[in-house]
Order: sequence, then C-alpha cells, then structure tokens
Amino acid sequence: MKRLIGVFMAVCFSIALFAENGHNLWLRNKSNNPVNIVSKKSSATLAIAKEELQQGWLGEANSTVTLLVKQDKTIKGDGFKLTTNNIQANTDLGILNGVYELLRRQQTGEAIQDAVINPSYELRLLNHWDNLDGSIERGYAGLSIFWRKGDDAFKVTETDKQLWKEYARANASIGINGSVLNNVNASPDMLKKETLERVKAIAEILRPYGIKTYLSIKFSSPAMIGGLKTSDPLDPEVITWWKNKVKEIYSIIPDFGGFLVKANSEGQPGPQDFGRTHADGANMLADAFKPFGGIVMWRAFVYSPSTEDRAKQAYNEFMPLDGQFRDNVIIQVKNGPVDFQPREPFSPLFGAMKKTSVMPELQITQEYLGHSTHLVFLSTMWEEFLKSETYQEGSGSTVARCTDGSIFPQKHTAIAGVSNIGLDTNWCGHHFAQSNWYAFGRLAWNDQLTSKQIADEWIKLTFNQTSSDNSKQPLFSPDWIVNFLNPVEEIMLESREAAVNYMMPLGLHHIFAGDHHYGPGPWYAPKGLRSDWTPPYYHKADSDGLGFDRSPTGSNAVSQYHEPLSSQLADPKTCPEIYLLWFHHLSWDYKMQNGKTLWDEICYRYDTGVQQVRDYQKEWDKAEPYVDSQRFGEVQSKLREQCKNAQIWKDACLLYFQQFSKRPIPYDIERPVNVLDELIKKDMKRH
Ligand code: GCW
Repeated sequence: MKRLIGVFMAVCFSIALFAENGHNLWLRNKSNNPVNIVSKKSSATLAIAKEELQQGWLGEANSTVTLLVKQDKTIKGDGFKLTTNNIQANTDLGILNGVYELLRRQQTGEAIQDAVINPSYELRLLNHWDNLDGSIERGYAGLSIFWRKGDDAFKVTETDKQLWKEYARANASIGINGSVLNNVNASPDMLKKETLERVKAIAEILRPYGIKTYLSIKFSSPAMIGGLKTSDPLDPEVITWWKNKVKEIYSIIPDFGGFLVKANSEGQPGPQDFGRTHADGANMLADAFKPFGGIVMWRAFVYSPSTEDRAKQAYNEFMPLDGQFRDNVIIQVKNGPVDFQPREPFSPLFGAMKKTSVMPELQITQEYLGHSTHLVFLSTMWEEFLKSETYQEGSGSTVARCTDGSIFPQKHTAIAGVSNIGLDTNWCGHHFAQSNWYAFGRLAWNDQLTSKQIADEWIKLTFNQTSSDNSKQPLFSPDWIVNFLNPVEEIMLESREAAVNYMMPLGLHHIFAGDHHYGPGPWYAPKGLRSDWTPPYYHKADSDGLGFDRSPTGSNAVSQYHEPLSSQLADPKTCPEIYLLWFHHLSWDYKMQNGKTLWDEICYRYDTGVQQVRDYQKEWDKAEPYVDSQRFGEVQSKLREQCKNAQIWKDACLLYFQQFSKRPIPYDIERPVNVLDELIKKDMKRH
C-alpha cells in the first residue's frame, strides 16, 4: 500500500512538473481552503477581492477575514492597513491591493505584520508601444493584445475580453493602476470614434481591477483628422478642437486617465513646429483635461542632430521651462540621458526640475538588452537608478525620493514602464521576462524594495510546486531552496551586470547594430545617416583611446549634475568605473583601479560576461528536476542562444576596438571564435 501511495504521489508530482506554458504568470496558486469573508460594502472591485481570497486562501482554514472601507488619515491613495486577517482601506481598490498583498505573503511565506502599506507613486503605469495594426514597436512577444488589423479589428470578442481580464488581474496583483494603450509614435486615428469605442470596451474590463486607461496622441491630430488648417496650440480653433475631443472621450470613458505625448522628438510633430514651447503644448492639453481631473504626461525624450552632445539636450530644453507647466502636467523622463541603454547614469533632470511633476520612464521591453532572447532581470538596473544620489537637496536626494513626493511637493507622482507584453502564450516571450513586468509593478508600488526581495518573491510564486491537495501553505523544502531558489536568484541578480559585461562595459553605450538594437555594431555608420544614430558617435574609438569626453574638456555634460557629483564625475580618478567611458575619453593604457590597463580591462570584462552566461547554462541544467519540462526546455534553449550571442558581442567588440588599440587580447582569456569581417558583412541582422 505504502508503495502504491508512493507511486501515486510520484505520478502526481511528475504531472505537476510536466508542462506549464507560463500563461498563469506569478498567479498559479489555487486553493480549496475555506475562508469566511466579512464585508459590508459591495462593488465590482470588492467582488474580485473576495473571489481572490476564496480561490487563493492559504491561511488557517475557516478563518474570518474582514474587508473594511473606512477613511483613515494614515492610509494614502489606494494603500491599505493590513493585520493578520483584516484589511482596511480608503477605497475599494485599496482593499483589492491589500488582498493581493496578503495572498502573496501567504504564498511566499513572508510574515504578515500589522502595517499601513502605502504606494510610493500615485500613478503606476504601463506604456504600451502598440500600434493600431497590431504590431508593437520594440515588442518581442508577438502582436498586440489590444489592437489588430483585418475585418474584425474593432470587434470585441469573448477571447479579447478574457485576455484583457487576465491582463488586468496580473497588473492589479502587483499594484499597476494605469495603462497607456498605444504607441507614443501615435496614429491620429487613435482619436476616431471607432477606436474610442474599443478603448471603452477595454476600460470596462480594466476598471474593476482599478486600472485606468490612457492614450498616446499625435500632436497634429487637429489638422490630420479634425479638418483644421493648423495644430498650433495657441490657435483658438485648435484649443476648442482638443476641448471637444477630451469632452467626447469622457462621455465614452468616464474615468479616462489622460494623454501621453511624444512631441518634437524623432520626427513627431509638436508645438515647436509652430514656434511654441513644450509648455505651450502641454498646458493647452492640460486645460482641456482640467474639468475632468485628467492628466497630460509630456515626454522629455527630445534630441536633434545638432553638434550638441545628445546626452545634454533634454536638460537644455526642459530646464528653462521648470515652473511653467500646469499642475496636471507630468514630465516623463527616461531613466538615462540617452536611451534605455544597458547602463546609463541617471538623467540630470531628476531632482533638477523642482517646480514640476517629473516621472521616471523605464523600459521593461528589452530593446537594448537582448530582446526576449536574453535572460536579464532588470530590477537591479532600476534599483540602481532609483537609489542614485542626485544631491539636489543635500545627500539622501535619491532619484526615488526626488520623484515620489518625499522631497518636492509634486501635485502628482508617477512612474511608467514600457511594456513587454504581447500575444505570446507566456505574455513576454521569455519566461524570465515576466519577472521584469513583475519587478516594475513591485518597485512602482514600493521604490525602496530590493531586487533580492523581488526576485525571491517572483521565483517562489512562479516556480514553486504547490502541494497536490492545493490546500496547504506551500512548503519550500531545504532542497528546493538550496538547489533551485538560491542559484536561480543568483542568476537573476547578476544577469544585468553580465549583459553589461558582454555588451557595453565601463560606460560604453549605444554600440548596437543597425536599428534593431539587438547585436553589436560598433562599426555601423552608413553614409548619410545622422551621426547620433551611429555607434562611432558614442564610443569615439581612435588610436589614442576610447570613450565620450563629457568632462569640462569635452561636452561638459557633467555640469548638468549637482555638486559634489558633478566634480566627482568630471575626474576619471573619482568617476565610478561603471560610468568611466560614458564621461571620459581615455588612453588604451589608462591605469584602472585594479592596476590593469583600460584595454586589458575591457577584454576581461567582455570575457567575464561570456563566462557568466555559460555558467547560467550549467546552473539552469542543474535545475531541471525542479521545473516543469516545458518551461525548463524553453529557458534552456533561450540560454543557448544568449551564449552564442554573448560570444558574438565579445568577439565583435574586441576585434573591432583592437584595430585602434593595436594591443593583444590578454593571453589568459579565451580567443575570439568569430571573424570580424564576417560579422560586419552579416551586420548582425536579427533574423
Ligand atoms: O529608443 C527609441 C526607440 C524608438 C522609440 C523611442 C521613444 C517609440 O528606438 O523605437 O519610439 O525611443 O522612446 O520614443
């Protein structure tokens, strides 16, 4: 009998390990454990909160949980007060957030202490770069979940609704409370009636989960679809057109969030086309939103092919406008001054714009970090960014504190992440890319969280095999912790540094091939292309050395940072080595802190990056007994591809830079296995 039970359990266990396609994300838990819920109020949101408790309760069986919507001054926004079996909040959404927190703690085994838990940012948004035809700019996980082309483009099907519901639930479970549904390179058709009707259908599904909808707009819409002669933001007809358009939107979607605008950037139209400023454009739209409580997120991602260092341009353009924006305008600034590179210093606009609401924009989709092929956990990058010291109001003025309302009394606080979600079964293309969606939500909720805690939670939720009767607290066996959780967590926590090593160590940046931004192309400079779209503009390799001189002898971008940071960055001896070649052009023989020459150090870094990914392969193979076969195999094959690619990065960059350094690759590291001319000929086409 005992043997039979053993066999039965082994079968159950192997079935559990057999196949998971990743569609359930970090929400795999189902429990039959009974729980009593007391809640005086009812609403669609509270109904979801109850259902979640009923389906996922892992506390003591038959416990009573009280959900109480009651004002409490210590609770902010959609935060909540949590005690073992009670959740109190000012809003229904606060209750739902509390339920997800409680269930997560039960599932990960984290203690449930009495606490008021408030979000760091008021608005925690995903930005989808989805186009109306269903394609996604910089999307690597299939087509859009919102838009498609074809005869049924605007038909709302049951399948659509189911997927949007799953999407809303996943977001709500990590505290995301808004979605911009379309690309910042926006089509004017976004504002047409039939499109707005589809937005309405999406909003209806997202609403009970507390997620507001927002749209990106094209600034020239009044002329393009409104029949006006101009889109000048100071023209009375244009002002009226936008007012009416916003009114129309609210008549269709009463809780609409607002607009996201990319203007006078990379060829998009904007107020400057009419001799007006960003403030003129943003304020005109903000005024249209005022009666409805909506907001305008205006992007500061601007640069032109001028002789001025690209890294300085956003600051130059926006700083003079500080204090001129309406209080329902938020300036959306990418984390770094150039463009979502594997490593950048923070944008100097953070903390410097003191009279304006400023929100960070992070990129969850891995445009510059190996698309959905490379395993790169981005949380460490965002943590580094949020914890960066700006010194704008003395020490402790981190980017997080400068943007979350701790230092400046911003009317609105917000943070956005460019989504990595598509129609792929596992949503993100790579199982581990789900962790970046998860990490964004968690950091937006609590900007002080560590990546270690986030990775720990995510692995437990995503990979733990729950017990077969699904009713007990999952047990994290010592074996599982030692042989799965710990090594996988280590991989995740190191993975971004590994990518920096094999792609762009020591502050190198933007040395990608062509415009797909996947493989290396330090040589890429087709005749006639704007120089700021070519890698040599950024690496500046020559026979003397390597790197972009942004010190006072060069572009002096360091002057945009507050002292003492500015002086620290200006001197190569005090500039953190991770940013060395971002701020300095140094000779190949420059002595690093460890005594090596710059050239040798670069070689070792590239080689280390390759070795790191090779190690991930070994570690992942060892994890096989702990993962279902489908996800195991899919990650294994992605890691193989990542290794091949890391090797190409190393070979391409070292062989290319060696033409200038004219020094040998240190003899104790692996030799290149690719030929530079062939790599250049292929030009690293993605497919
Ligand atoms: O990094 C660049 C991307 C563009 C993107 C742009 C932006 C949406 O290559 O694809 O356009 O940034 O952020 O506006």
